[in-house]
Amino acid sequence: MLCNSYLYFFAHISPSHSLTTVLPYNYSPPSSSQFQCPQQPNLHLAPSRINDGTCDCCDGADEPLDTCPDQCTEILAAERAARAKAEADFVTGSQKRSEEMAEFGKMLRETVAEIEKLTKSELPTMESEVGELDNAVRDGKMRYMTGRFDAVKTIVDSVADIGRVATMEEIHTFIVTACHFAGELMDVLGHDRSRNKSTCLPLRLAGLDLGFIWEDENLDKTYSATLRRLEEKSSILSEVADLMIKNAESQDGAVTFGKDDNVVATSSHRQGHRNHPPPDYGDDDYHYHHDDDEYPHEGDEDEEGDSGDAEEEEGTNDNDNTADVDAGSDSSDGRKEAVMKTISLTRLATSRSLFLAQARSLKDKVDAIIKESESDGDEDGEGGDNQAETETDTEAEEQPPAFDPQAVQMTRAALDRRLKHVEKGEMFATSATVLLDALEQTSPDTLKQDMINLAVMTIYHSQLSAGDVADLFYLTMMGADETDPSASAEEETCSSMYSALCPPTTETRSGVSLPPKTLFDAAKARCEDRVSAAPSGCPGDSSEIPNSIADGFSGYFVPQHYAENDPLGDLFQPLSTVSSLVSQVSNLEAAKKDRDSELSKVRGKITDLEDKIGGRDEPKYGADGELYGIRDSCHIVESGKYEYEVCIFKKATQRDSGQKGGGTHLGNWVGMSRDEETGQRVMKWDKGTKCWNGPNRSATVYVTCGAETKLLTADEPSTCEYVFTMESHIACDEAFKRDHGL
Ligand code: MAN
Repeated sequence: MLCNSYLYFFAHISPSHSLTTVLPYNYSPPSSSQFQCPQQPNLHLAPSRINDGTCDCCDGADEPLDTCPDQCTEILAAERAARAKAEADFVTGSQKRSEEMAEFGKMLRETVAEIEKLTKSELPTMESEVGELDNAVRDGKMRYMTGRFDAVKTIVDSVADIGRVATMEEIHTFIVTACHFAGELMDVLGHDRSRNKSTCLPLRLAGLDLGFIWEDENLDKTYSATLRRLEEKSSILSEVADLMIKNAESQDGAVTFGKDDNVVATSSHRQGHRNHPPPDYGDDDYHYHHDDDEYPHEGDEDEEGDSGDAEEEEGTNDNDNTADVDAGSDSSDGRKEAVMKTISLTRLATSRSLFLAQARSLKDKVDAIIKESESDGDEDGEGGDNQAETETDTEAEEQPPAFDPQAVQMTRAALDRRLKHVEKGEMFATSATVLLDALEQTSPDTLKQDMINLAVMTIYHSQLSAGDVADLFYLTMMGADETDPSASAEEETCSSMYSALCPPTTETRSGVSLPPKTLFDAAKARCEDRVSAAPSGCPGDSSEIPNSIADGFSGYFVPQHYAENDPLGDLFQPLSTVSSLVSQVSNLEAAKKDRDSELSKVRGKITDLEDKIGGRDEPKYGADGELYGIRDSCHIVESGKYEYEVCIFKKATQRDSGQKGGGTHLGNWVGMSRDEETGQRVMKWDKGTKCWNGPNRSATVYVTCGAETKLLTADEPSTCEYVFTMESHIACDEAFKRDHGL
């Protein structure tokens, strides 16, 4: 009868509310027909076992009252001990949990506030500052470019009269000759030895000033180039501005422009430069290598490209003068010939050709002497042939050695240097011809004006002294009809070109007097210096070897760099005024760079702070941040022959007991979730080492409340699937308390 009251327990008990023992994680509730012993949550009895005379429940609840003795004390001792532990653990664990969560909460609030401050105020301010600086840099560049274009226009306008009366042919020759001079000067200065061996830099730079970019210049194969014209508003303009500013900023800032363009666009800015002292040309050592200039120097980035090209073109170079290398080379050879012919006919080239012939012949003589003296030395050294010695002695007596061997070597070196200058000049002139052809092929209406502009700006970039520019002017614009260059080439008078140019003449063409006064004065001064300095007679005629090669040897005077107060400075004055813009832009760029780096520091700081709170989107530390306290901690348990280690946010490992480090990878941290049914915390690791004939290893940790965090058990219920139990204070929450009736 009494036992009937217990029948009400049939399946009506809500285990979570009535159980007084700690529920194991594998607790399973009774089915609807089963009877559950009140004090033994996992003991579920079939109806047949009720009132069957056997005491199944420890308190005898399955039998009529007073039928069974209460044996729960003994039977449930372990369970009660577990409960006592659970109670104690909960007190300690929940305290720890609360403290950690409070700490996390504080950290979270502070960090979020910091992030907010950075993202809502500091970051936008900095971003807008960077944006403003960016615009200012862009504006500065555009102002600079516009300023340059205006300055160039002013300069060019100031010589418009000459441009008007000059013929296209004269302007063409003027530019080619200017490049010739410029090439020689660059070689004199010791610049541009390794890069841009042949391109006429001043002309290219003049092109940039005017919005022209030459591409694909190829003097080895095709003797051709193509020209690109820039529109003022195009984005390329800012590229050109960058280039020019970069070059203006750095003394050796040689940079290339465009993929196929082999210009090393330096030396774009002469402004301000005229205030610097010019290189000092000593009489004996004109070969001054000064670094205070804007021309490119040896080395750096272009080298690679150059050598690459050289390799590529090796075959062609070898065959330059002989065989056709490819199908297209017939016309290339034709072009080459035409270009070379144009070059050789310039009056400058004619004048230089005399020097070249004399210098080469003298060099041969010097070489022969050096060889002879070497072989004499050899014979002396051997000392075996008396006859020879006697002969030599006799010779020496008859003709005492007229040559100081050291002086001879120096003479040879000086000749070599000068020959190289002229060769470089010829290369530049060749390049100029090719570049101008490309311009002429575009045949725009403005061709003549373009050529005039280029001529003026090539002078600017060539860095030639007014005296050399005067020579250039006289050689190309004055009295060209009077001299037949081919005739004079054959004359071989060995007199310098100044015998033809001096004294300087003037001429009036359509009301315009030529040359402009500045150049006339420069020419006069030069004539005074040079017409008498030029030696008379051909040095090659004499058997004497000069002890030194003076400037003016065979009529060749080395071109000179402009001097501090160069008379042409006034002409180019407008470009000086835009030079201040360069430093403005540089300062703005530097400020922007600084601000940019500060900005990225702040961005980095924000990322760090977000990491600290466990990421912006996913709550890495769990909803309440309960993993924060045990972040990156590792826990070890031994089971059988293995030791297992699980690391929060990292990986799980299986290794042989006693093994130090290494082991089998059981998986990487996935996360912690709550079991939907039991509410228990479940940590997961997956994608471990593949199991032979099975899945990739994985690990699961079931967490229950404990005073401290530790692994309790390890199991492998299914091959390569590892299951662990863990106690941790992180699970000592209100749900645990409620579920366990604490
Ligand atoms: C190793 C261990 C075991 C696993 C087998 C599967 O011996 O990782 O836990 O069951 O490999 O081959």
